[in-house]
Amino acid sequence: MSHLAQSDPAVAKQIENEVSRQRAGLEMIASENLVSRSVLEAVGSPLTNKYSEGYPGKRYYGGNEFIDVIENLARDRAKELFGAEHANVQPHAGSQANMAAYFALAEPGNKIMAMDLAMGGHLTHGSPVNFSGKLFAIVPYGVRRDTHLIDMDEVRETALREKPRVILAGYTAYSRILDFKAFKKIADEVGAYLMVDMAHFAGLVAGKAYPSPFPYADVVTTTTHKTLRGPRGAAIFSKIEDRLRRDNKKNLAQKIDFAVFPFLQGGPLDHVIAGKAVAFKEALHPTFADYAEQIVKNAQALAASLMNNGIDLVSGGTDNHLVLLDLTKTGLSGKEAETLLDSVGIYTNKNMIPYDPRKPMDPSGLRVGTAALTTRGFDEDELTQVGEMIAHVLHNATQKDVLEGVRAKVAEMTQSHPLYEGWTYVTPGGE
Ligand code: DSN
Repeated sequence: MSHLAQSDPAVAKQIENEVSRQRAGLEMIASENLVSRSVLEAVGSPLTNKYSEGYPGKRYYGGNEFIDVIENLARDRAKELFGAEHANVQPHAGSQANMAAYFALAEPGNKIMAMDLAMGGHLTHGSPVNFSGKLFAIVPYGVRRDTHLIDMDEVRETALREKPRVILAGYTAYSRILDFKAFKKIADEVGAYLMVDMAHFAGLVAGKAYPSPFPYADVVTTTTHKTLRGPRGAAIFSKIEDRLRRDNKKNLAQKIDFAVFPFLQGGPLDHVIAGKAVAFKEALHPTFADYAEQIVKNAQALAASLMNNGIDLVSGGTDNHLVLLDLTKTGLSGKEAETLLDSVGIYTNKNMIPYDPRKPMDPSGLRVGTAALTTRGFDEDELTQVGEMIAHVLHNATQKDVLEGVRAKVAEMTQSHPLYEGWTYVTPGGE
């Protein structure tokens, strides 16, 4: 029996329940993934005991000789993976990474131009309920009503009119390619920094299945746990030189590091940084490119299957790992669809669609992604079947036999793609 099962069976039992849920369900939340056993070991290690405020070679605590090696491994691997000049692997989460990047590039009250949350952006891209919307003057952009695509002419006109300090490209619910070159041209024209939040598509960039923002962006932020398949956390990348030379005392890399520590965070999570180092090594392996390519192929198979089965998609398809369903014609709300799919073991999340007439807690859309299923080894044929299953559920919401049939099919599919085999905290029959 594990230490935890003996000392705290109440927590151990719920961890085991959660592992069972992950094993038995189709994980299709576009921002989630399933990490390797090696990443789990690093994150569950005694590195959690250490204080390491500062950076390798410049710490405020003793005893950091091994932690320094690990953080340097994480930084070097991250730079190699993306061809970046500078990497900071300490941000605890995507929100902190974005906040630190904003404060490295701008002053409170400065204009930041970013994609509206309701159009596919993120809370930290300027939502009025988030620090970003409270501390900075947000200039939002969205997508066209007819194509659901970002209109770069409109982005340019808005930028010329508003002269933002920072232009941010990035999304949580946009299924198409971003034109980083065009964003950079506009940033140059108006004297703005270009920041890219690649949290959703970082793994696709790493695997060369999506264009890289690195040739163009001054700063790139990411979480490490989505398509990149690392532990829950984040990183910031930047050029070393400050292209706009707004402050001659520090270069851009120094400004990013200062904004993370001491400005925003205290002690880094060394166990998580070790997990990031492990994940970056995994992503550097040539097979990761096959993984990234398969994520996109799977998303495209899923999109085609949903459309063939009468489900409307925002923008009519996908170029990345996610698909955004417009449920209007099904008569279900996003919340109803999420709950219904939960009941058959398909995990998704309700999401706003562009120009949504409904509210965020019960919007008209549903977001699904293929990163986690691809990790489990699902292929295009299986994602075609999953699309049929989702459509079947959405079209037959009240038919118990349909739901039962899909639940059985989910069980069959997940059993043929085992997850974390042998993992247990609680002995069989133990409570
Ligand atoms: N909450 C994440 C997502 O689901 O897209 C973004 O941080």
